[in-house]
Amino acid sequence: MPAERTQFSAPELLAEARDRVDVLLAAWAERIGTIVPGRTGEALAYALNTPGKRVRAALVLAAYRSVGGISPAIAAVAAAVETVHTYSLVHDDLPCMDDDDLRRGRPTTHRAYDVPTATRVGYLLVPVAGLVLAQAARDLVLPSGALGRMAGELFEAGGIEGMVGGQWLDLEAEGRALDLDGLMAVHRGKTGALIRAACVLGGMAGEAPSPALEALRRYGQEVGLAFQIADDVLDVTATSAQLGKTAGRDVALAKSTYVSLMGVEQARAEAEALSQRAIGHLEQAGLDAGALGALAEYIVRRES
Ligand code: GRG
Repeated sequence: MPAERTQFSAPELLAEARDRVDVLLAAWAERIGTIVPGRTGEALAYALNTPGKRVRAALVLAAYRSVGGISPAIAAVAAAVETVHTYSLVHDDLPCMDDDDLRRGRPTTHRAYDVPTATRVGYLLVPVAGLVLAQAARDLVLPSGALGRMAGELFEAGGIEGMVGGQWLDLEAEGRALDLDGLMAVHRGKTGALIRAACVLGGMAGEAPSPALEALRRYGQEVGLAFQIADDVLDVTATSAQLGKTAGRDVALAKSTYVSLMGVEQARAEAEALSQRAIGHLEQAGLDAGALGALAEYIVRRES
């Protein structure tokens, strides 16, 4: 029998993450805006301040709490992860990638400004994420070496073995049918790796011992894939107004998705199974699966 879970509300966890992280992102946007001249500085603030669901931020906060972390400075780790995520969205929307006009309910950065400006914004946000993370490590008063390990985790997830590699495979696969293994590699890379890193970083910031970190990594691995499967489903079942981005984009770009491979119902079931497996990893390690459990279920049952 699994242990009883403390009940948490995912919408409340997300609202808390938004409140705590958006204020930090706005402050960084203002600070960087004084250094980066003109339209590029403005566009950088536009991208950072455009409101997202803040799922990755909520995962950082929940993972940190699950290992007993109590410092409010954890919000800056969450802001660093959201900064990497924002850069990836700005570049993902560019004409040379997914070529989209709508993001988070607003015109994409290259539509609101222009392609060269949005390209610069994306590149500028990567070192900003590093600065935000470094500030977080100082404020959390982490032991020497922790910042290096955390930076390694975040930027490995953002690189060729994670987000960049997954996106690369995704772009190469447009118009081509992938099998399930190929699709899983794309999803785990382009979306799952950063989500996994969010969970591990929360644990690292809380100075969790190796077994707890390993459980958070496994949890993050499962919910990271589940998140992208749910995204595949929403692409065909939700409207652009609900999503804040263009619905039906995967079909328009002839992308292989869990829906194209197995249909909506089986894709939903697969995501649900991954979410429950994720919770199981935490329970097996004796971690509090309250907040992370609520987020795992939200990730696969969400409507936007
Ligand atoms: C140079 C090949 C190359 C890649 C650069 C652009 C890029 C790196 C990677 C793209 C990664 C990406 C955008 C994956 C999709 C992840 C995803 C499902 C995003 C939507 O996340 P939500 O729903 O968005 O959490 P909000 O807006 O709520 O934050």
